[in-house]
Amino acid sequence: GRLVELLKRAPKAELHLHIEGTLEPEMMLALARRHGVALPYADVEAVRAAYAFTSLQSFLDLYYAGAGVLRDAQDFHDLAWAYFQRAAADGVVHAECFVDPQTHTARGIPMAVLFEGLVAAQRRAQTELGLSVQWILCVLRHLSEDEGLAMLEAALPYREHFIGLGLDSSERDHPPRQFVRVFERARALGLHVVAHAGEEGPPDYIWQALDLLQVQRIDHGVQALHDPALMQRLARERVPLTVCPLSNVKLCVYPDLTRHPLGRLLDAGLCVSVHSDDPAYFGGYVGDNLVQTVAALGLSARQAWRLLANGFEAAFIDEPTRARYL
Ligand code: ES4
Ligand code: ZN
Repeated sequence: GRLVELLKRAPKAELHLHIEGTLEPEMMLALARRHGVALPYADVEAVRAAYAFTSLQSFLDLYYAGAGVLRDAQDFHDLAWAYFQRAAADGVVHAECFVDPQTHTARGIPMAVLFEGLVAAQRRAQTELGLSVQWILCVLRHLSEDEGLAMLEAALPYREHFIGLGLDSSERDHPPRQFVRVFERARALGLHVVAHAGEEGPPDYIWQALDLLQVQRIDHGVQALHDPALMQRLARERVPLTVCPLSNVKLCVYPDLTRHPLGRLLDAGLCVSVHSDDPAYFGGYVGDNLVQTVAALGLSARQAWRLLANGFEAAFIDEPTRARYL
């Protein structure tokens, strides 16, 4: 209906998007062929058939294997540029994108190659699409804090090309408190700081991200619902939660969208917004996430508008720019 058409066209801020998670099966196969990389899939259908996840870890295993086809600066450019074109068509006007440098440097891809490709695509997005893009480097939490610190130091020659530090990968048994020093270093460098917390992990990991890492936003954060004191704090401080409903369903956090707590988080006064996480793997970009979730939960036009406005409230942009969108 009318609301769906409005939502599709509405200007959006994408704040929770892993660039490696925009690798569509077609490009995965094309890059594998280009570089002579062996993949266990014969065709696009076989790749898609493998996307039947049972948990975050079952997804990450495939996701890191898929990223193995990314080899040179052209690949990183092509990946990001394809995403930016999709995003612009989806109404995205501002994107804060995650990249996982350790996934690539561990395979012998130099940091310079990564930035060369990603920054070229970022420049094109601004000039050809009017899309503003900012990069947030994520520390892989299944690796050690020292490895995270080494990643941040190796990225410092490219400091002007990223705005923040994040924390992602396997949440279970990798609590935020293990990464205090790398987040301290990031804050001292003037970087914005965010962390995945409360996706599958307990509310205590959200407390740790806030109190020990001193993050400015929580990625996912849906498990906060099980902790009333935490809900009150998030509401009072308007700590943004970047929520990804299709991701949560694909990774079996909820059985289907009608069971997603987005409406309850919104009703509790939290600054929640809707994003896409790894859209090539989870079956939808930000517009799909919004439209399908609003429909499944029967959210009102006013609530839908709130979700969009919260995205711009949560974005790392200057106040005049924010005022233009709000
Ligand atoms: C991720 Cl869905 C999700 N959770 C944690 N880390 C990630 N990296 C890429 N997608
Ligand atoms: Zn994520």
